[in-house]
Amino acid sequence: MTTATPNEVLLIAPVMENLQARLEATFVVHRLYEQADPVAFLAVKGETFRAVITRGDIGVTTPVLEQLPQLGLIAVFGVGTDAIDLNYTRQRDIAVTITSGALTEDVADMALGLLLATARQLCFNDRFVRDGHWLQKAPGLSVQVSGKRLGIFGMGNIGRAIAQRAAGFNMRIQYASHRQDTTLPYAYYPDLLALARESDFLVIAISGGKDSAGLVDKTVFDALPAHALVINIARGSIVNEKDLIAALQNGDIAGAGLDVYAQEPQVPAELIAMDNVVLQPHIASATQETRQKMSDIVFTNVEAFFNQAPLPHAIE
Ligand code: 8YV
Repeated sequence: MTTATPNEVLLIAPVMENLQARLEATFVVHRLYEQADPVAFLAVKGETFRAVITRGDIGVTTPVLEQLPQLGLIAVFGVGTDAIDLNYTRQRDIAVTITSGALTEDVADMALGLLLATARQLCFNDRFVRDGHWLQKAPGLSVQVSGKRLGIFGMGNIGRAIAQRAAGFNMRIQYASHRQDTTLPYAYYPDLLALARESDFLVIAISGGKDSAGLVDKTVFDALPAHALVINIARGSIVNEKDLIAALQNGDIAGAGLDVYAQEPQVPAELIAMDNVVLQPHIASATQETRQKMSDIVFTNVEAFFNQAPLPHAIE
C-alpha cells in the first residue's frame, strides 16, 4: 500500500494560529517569513508549491510568484487584493480566493466606532479619567455625530454596511464612487471634492491598489470643512499621509480616526502626538467571530483546490 504524500503549501505571512494548525494537520506547511534567505529557499523548493496562503494586507510579490512555477492558488486571508498583481495572476491562470462576506460587518462597525471615538473624544477622555485630570478640571465639549452629513468614499459592500449603520444615527448619507447605484437612497457625487465640500465626516471605504493610491490628498483636505473628521478603514495607500498630517497640523480638518497607514506597522510620530487622532493597529476585521470565519473560508478554498473542486470564494 502506498501512502499519498501530503500536499505542500507556502505561508507568506502568519495567519490565525488555529488556521495554521488546521493547515498543518492536512498539508505540509512551509513558512516563507521564517526563511533566512527566502529567494534561496524558493530557488530550491519553489517548484513544489501549488498553493500559497497570504493576508490581504501583505499579498504576495510578483518576484515571489515568479519563483513558484507550479502555482495554481493564492488563498487570501482578507478581502484586499491590492498587494497582488492580478494581471500577472490572470496571465498565469493562478486562481485567487478572498474571504468575501466574512468581514463586512466588522469593518463597518469599526468605521462607526472610529467616528464616534474621534468625534466624542473617547480615547482622549479615557486618558483624562485615568490620568486623574477629572479631579482638577471639567472635561471639554466634543462634537455631535447624530444628524450630521456623512460622506462615504466608495460604495461597495463595506460602504453600504457603513451607510446602514449611519442611518441609525439619522445622518445625511452621501457618497462618491466610480458609478452611481440608483437603487440606493443616498445622494451621489461623481466627484470626491464635491462630496468633501458637503461632508462633516468623510469615511474612506474604497478598495486599495494602484487606481486609488493617494486619491485623498491636500485637495480633498482643503475641500473639507475645517470641522471635518476623516475616517480610514480601507487602505493607508489611499491617503497621502504627509498631506493628512499637514491638514491636521494646519487645522484644515479637525481630526482623524485611522485603522490603516501607508507603511504598516509604522505610524508617523506626528499622528501619535495628536490628541484629535484615534489610532487602531489595522484590526477592523479582528474579532474572534470574523477571524474564525475567515480562517474557515481560507481552509475550505485550499482544500477544494487540492481536491480539484470548484473554489467557493474565487474572484472573477
Ligand atoms: C485583514 C485586510 O486585517 O481584508 C483585508 O484585506 O486588510 C484585513 O481585513 C488582513 O487581511 C489580515 O491581516
